[in-house]
Amino acid sequence: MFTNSKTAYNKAKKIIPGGVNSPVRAFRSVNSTPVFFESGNGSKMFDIDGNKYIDCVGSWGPLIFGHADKETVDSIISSSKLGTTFGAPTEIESTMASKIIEMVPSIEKVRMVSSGTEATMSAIRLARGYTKKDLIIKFSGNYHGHFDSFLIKAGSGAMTLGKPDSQGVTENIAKDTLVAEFNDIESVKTLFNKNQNKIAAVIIEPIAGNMGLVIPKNGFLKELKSICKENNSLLIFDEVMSGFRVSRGGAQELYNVIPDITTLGKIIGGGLPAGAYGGSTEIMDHVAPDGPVYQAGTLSGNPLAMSAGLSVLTRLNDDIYKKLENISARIHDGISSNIKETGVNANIARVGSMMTLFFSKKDCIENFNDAKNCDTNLYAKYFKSMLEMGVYLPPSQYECLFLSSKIDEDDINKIIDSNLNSLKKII
Ligand code: HOZ
Repeated sequence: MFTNSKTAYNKAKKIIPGGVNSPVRAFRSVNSTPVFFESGNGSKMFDIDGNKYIDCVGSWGPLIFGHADKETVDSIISSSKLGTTFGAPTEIESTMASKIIEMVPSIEKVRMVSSGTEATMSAIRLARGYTKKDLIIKFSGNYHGHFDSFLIKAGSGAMTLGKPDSQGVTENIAKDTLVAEFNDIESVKTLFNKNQNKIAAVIIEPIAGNMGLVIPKNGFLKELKSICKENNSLLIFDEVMSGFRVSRGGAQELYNVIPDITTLGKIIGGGLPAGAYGGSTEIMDHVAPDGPVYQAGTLSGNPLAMSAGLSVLTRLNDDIYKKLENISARIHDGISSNIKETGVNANIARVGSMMTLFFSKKDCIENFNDAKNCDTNLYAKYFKSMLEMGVYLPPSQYECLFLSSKIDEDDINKIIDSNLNSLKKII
């Protein structure tokens, strides 16, 4: 056992790159060093130093019912007793597929994978195979996992690394990714005009969550859909974060825009590694072994992940979304009045239980440029102050809060009070 986070981190740094298994966790963009966790329960997380935090990150989205949720844990235990993996079909994979098809409007057939990155990289391969075109359009500040084609003007950890374009991505791969501006339909039209009949797909986080939370402007997603249709290109919604989070059917249900392919992750595995991509039967029949687009995975559709995911998906009803909305709206309102009271240059963006407090002079963050101009030093101070007060936030300005249904009255009050005290302290 390590005695505290500092010694655990020093040890980890010697044997794991940067001491972490995903860069954002290293706390570098908040000029700090990571906290190491021991356990979680409901809305709380406990570190190895003996501190307790209200968790506002929820493992970046999956934990809609909080930590160590009893039904999820029970489902994992009973499934594991039957064997942990078979590398062969199990019936629970069809139960999961049926559930996803019932919940997500665009999906008639679905393939399970093990992460969101796998889902998005498979989705663009499918789009290219289906349309027989090579180019894809992504949006600056959108992050679709760490596959080469997406690490171009990417959000999340790539945004705070100092070099958004990762080394190791070849020019040949990069040239097949075109970049448009989020919320700017003209930038999309220009790319289509310049590259006629070459664009396989447009991939977008319909609610951008990896440059902080950026809300699509009214009509933006609908126009995107029309442009794709006119040009025989596919529209891919990356709903790894928004799927099952902002409504049962994700952003596509909320904004009533049906993409051709949807990618899913996070909540779908109930906290275990799982992802998925799906669409119409016609498109999905291009995936091997029925079609020529190859994609495979030893642990795809893993029974533990399917059980955990199903234990969550089957409980996502109207009451849960009302509860999440109520919790999130209270926190949103509280923080908004704190911003007014303190006069700090900040604004808060929210869709359901996803939100970001931006330290910016602008009233509203609409795109990558706006996001990049935020005061990340002030965010770092804010983050540290909140952490000291027992509230765990994303360790970067360019991420979202994902609130759980386990956040109670006391938690809400503590989050709002800590926010006020932190804002007063840092300005
Ligand atoms: N923005 C990431 C979630 N989509 C943060 C998690 C990570 O990279 O570890």
